[in-house]
Amino acid sequence: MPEIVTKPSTKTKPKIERPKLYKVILLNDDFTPREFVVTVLKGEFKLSEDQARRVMITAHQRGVCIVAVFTRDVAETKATRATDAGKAKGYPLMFTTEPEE
Ligand code: TYC
Repeated sequence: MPEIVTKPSTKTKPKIERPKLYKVILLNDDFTPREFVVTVLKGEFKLSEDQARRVMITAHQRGVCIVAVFTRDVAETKATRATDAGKAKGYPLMFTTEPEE
């Protein structure tokens, strides 16, 4: 009877790393009109009217509000585009990014 020799498996399980996520944060200021903030949130972050108003009001009252989380590239691109939309109108509207814990 031939003996069947099985090798111990040396296959390594591929480890799938989750990409780190980054928060986009909206900062309050005293000059940007509320309606403009809502327009930018809807346009750049695809928030609904209701979501955009809540985010704007939270930033207005508390100083900051997390808008959404994305991979690093997407978060930085959106934050830059949204900040530039304010700049183009002469407003100091500001979005920053921060890695999630
Ligand atoms: N504080 C601004 C005002 O009273 C409105 C505003 C809200 C601006 C949120 C920025 O992130 C912001 N006109």
